[in-house]
Amino acid sequence: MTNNSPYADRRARLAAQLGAGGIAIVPTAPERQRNRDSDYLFRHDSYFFYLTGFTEPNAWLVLEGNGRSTLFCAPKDLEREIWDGYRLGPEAAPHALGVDAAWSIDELDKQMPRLLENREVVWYNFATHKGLETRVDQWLQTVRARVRYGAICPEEQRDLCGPLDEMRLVKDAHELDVMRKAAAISAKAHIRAMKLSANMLRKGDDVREYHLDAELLHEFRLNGSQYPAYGSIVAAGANACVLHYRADVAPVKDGDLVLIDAGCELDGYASDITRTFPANGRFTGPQRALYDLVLASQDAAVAATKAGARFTDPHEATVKVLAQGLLDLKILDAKKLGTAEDVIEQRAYFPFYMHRTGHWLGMDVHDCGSYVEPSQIGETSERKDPLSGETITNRPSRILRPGMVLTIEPGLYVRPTEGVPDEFWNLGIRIEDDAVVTETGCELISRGVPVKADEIEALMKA
Ligand SMILES: [Mn+2]
Repeated sequence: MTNNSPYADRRARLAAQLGAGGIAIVPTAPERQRNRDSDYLFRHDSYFFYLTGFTEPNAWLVLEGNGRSTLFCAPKDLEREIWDGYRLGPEAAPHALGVDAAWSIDELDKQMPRLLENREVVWYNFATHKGLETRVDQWLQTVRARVRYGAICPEEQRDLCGPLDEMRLVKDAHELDVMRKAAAISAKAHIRAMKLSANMLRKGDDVREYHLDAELLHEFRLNGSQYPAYGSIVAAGANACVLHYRADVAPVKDGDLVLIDAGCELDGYASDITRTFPANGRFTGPQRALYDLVLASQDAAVAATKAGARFTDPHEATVKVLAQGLLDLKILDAKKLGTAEDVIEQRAYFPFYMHRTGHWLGMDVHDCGSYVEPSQIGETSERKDPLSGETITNRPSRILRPGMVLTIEPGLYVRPTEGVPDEFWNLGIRIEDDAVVTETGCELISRGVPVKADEIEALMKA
């Protein structure tokens, strides 16, 4: 890897924000025990990976305000490598990763106080790594013990998440490239699961949610994805009304809708797609009516997603369409509630649509980044929530910029409710796509799997 790598570029951009006397400490994730001597599959820390591209456990990055970078990593150990696999090692790390220096992880406690000596500000991620503050304190104590020999101990500790989250919020070209690939793989996996569902039902097989989950995993791995980016939701029938349902053992029945919310992680980047489809390949009338309403609300949200708009604009566009549609379908009673504006004012849609229309997407499926516009953080307003009666302080929502990536995922979830036509009972529908904000609109990178009801029916035909 050369110094022109995206990682070197990010380190340089971060170093410029640390100040001349600043130094940043970034550990990767710890290994975690699952049971007895089995560990959970290791997954690097997103911040650490963002700055190094390095996926081994037991590693730390130290970055100085002048741009100098030091890596601590597991030392070469042929005997351990026979058991646990290849290690890069500190000798090869500078060339491979473009860092200026590298040490064995065994040197961490000895070298870190030397690195921290005579600095003004220590930066590290607050509240992300258990025990990190204590480690930093211990190193600073060592520095403090040397004050009487003329050493200066840093007086200030600052949260590195501040500058790093802002950087991660706007994706660079390398990140967008990987995210497009991840979304394309996930789209293919959704198509595969849809087809299997209809094919198995046509054969009269006993279809279970885990059969569809297996199709997702197969397609992810077949295309080089390391693992799902989050626990896949495969929810048949009424299970779709449970927002955080997982892929379980419930039967997928002829006449059911199936909601799949699943995306692969590829080379450190998440994708996040939801599709809702008829298990047998054909929507019923009420299913189709509700589906088309959610899709229309998504269309409105997509149209509202562009540079210069607020993060909340797609949500507001969604709610407008859903409120009118719920009245039209008589799921909400116009005689009691009035117009769509009244429904929105009273938040009467909330029992059927209780989540936001999107979130940032990146290395983490619910990616980092403030949802408040930093340039307007002091401009607060207050409103009273019509449902809880609580007073809520609003801050101006984030202004979207090109390169930000967010999901657009409206839904409707109709539990059995008196006064609601029972043809809609137990239907749960969500449609979720991944959008890259552009100057004039947004690029939907997850449309390798169709969303239009007719197109879904067409692909599920024998
Ligand atoms: Mn999502």
